[in-house]
Amino acid sequence: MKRCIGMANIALDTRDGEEIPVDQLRRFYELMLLTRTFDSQAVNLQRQGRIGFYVTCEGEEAAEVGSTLALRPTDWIFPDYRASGIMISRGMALDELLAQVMASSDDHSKGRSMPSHWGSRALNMVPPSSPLCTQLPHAVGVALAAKLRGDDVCTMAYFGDGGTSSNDFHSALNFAAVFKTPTVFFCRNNGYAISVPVTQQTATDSLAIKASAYNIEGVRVDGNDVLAVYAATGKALEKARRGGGPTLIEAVTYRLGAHSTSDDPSRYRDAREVELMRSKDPIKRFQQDLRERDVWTDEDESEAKRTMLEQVKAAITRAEKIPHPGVRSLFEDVYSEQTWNLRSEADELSEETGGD
Ligand SMILES: Cc1ncc(C[n+]2csc(CCOP(=O)(O)OP(=O)(O)O)c2C)c(N)n1
Ligand SMILES: [Mg+2]
Repeated sequence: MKRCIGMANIALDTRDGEEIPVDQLRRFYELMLLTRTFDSQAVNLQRQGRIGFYVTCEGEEAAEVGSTLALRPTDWIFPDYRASGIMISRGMALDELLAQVMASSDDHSKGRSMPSHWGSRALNMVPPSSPLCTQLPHAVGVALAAKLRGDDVCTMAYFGDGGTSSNDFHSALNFAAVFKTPTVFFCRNNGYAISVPVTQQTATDSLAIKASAYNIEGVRVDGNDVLAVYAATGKALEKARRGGGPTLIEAVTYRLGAHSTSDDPSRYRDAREVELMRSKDPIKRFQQDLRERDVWTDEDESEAKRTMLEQVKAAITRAEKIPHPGVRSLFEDVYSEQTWNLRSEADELSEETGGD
């Protein structure tokens, strides 16, 4: 099936006629719903002053869940900061997500990263830096290393429409194309880079078309259709595994929420536009799809919403009991053996703050 949406009448890759088992269909939906539940609770925490900052992926759940589920556990993910759907689909526990945004001592990076910059060594996910698209050359480098070692590993880098204007986007695509690395560049075109609409970001009709400058395949997919995203990402990964090199995927979606909890989109975006896009909400749309296939009912919906909210709230209660790392941890993990001056600074700080 071909559909047209977005900036221009460009055909979209949609469903492939691939048969997906009912359990898997429900899993897609439940992960999208859990992501939405977690995101809304995290925004509440920020509004109540219980965390400092948060980035939701509201409206982009289909793009994140569909693409992540197409990966194998042995592949590597290089996410950006709008990534709760990626983390949850990959199997990161809610407690881990919360430890990161609360900067608690359970956080993998001991509270040193900006909130919403998740990663996990156990799940092959490298935490991002805030400068846009710096993770793309890393994804290409890891893919090249895997190729040279003969490992059956693909890498997937996530970024937004605004990121396609960065130097690193172009360097990474060029390098990946020249060395034919097994990399999928997954761009969520959510319409905005903070306040800049995509029509002012680029003079091209699509973002996928930028792939042609590097002689790689560019695919535009309906990013609000979880099954279409799953199929398009699966195809790109299969090609990469066969030695066919990288693909740029542009998932056309919409950022329903604010850029981050520090942003007020009513300053630059018409509420009517958001209302219109809410009618294309990927969760509502997939729910309708599942109901038509007779694999989701009203009872399923209310039960799932109730248990997910309970699950998230219980994780928040646990997470808020975990202390922050002690101040001495500021001086750890730079040198294998602490230098004399760092030791003395750590002692001085401990004295001033009354110890850890
Ligand atoms: C190199 C660089 N330039 C500017 C910024 C400031 N900045 C942070 S997020 C953002 C917008 C990114 O938009 P997009 O790539 O579309 O991703 P989205 O937030 O929509 O998911 C900008 C410009 C930055 N972090 N890094
Ligand atoms: Mg964007």
